[in-house]
Amino acid sequence: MFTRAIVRPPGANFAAGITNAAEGAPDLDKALAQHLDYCDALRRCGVAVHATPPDDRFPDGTFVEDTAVICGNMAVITRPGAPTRQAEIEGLAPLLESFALSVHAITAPGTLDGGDICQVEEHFLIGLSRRTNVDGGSQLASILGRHGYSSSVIDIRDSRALLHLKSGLAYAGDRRLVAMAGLSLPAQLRGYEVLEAAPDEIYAANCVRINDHLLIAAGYPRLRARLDRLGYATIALEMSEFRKMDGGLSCLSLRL
Ligand code: CIR
Repeated sequence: MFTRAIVRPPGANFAAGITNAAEGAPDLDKALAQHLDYCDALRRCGVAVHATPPDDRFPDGTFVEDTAVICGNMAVITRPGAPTRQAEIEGLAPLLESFALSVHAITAPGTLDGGDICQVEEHFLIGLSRRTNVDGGSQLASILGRHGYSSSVIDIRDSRALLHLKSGLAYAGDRRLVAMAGLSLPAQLRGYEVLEAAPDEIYAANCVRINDHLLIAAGYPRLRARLDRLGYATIALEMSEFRKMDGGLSCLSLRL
């Protein structure tokens, strides 16, 4: 069960963040409204929302998921792969410690973005990407290993479609993954059902299971209908302004 979520609303210079989306500039008012809806949905899932204030130094700071990997009572503060994002971790250690988490950190030359890390029960998938390098991935694997979790690596460095591993993959719970077609999953996940998102619905593969609900981006009706039919209590959220900045649903929160 998750009981809390950490979020950070988009700041005034949100549009100055990194993006390859070519979908136009985001509208800050709309982004703020979508973020408020996202926080409401988190509360509906039963979690208390802790909002940290935006910081103008970090236009991508709203994508908090990239700054930590949290699991049980342990947190690993990342070293984000984009140089402009590396200082976003400032102030995170005392915050996570205030939630009684034991805090570890990825150190140079390792880089790692939380968006590349997908927890599937006791096993972690670690995406090697343009943001997460081999050193960062092995540091995380060894921290996780010391805490009794196994892990395997998925190399998406050649993928043009994916910024992060979770841009095209999620664990929906109930031994079921949602994934873009063609993503090769490790042998450890044999026996798990994989729901493939159609090429025009890959964005919605980045859904988030929180307690009894599944958050999914609005506007992807086929994937949502399939999940509904399987019995998931889906909540669809408009994500248009975050999508323009290459951000998905999962990256807007850290769940603990
Ligand atoms: C970036 O390029 O870092 C941000 N504009 C988007 C980060 C999205 N994070 C995520 O999917 N985990």
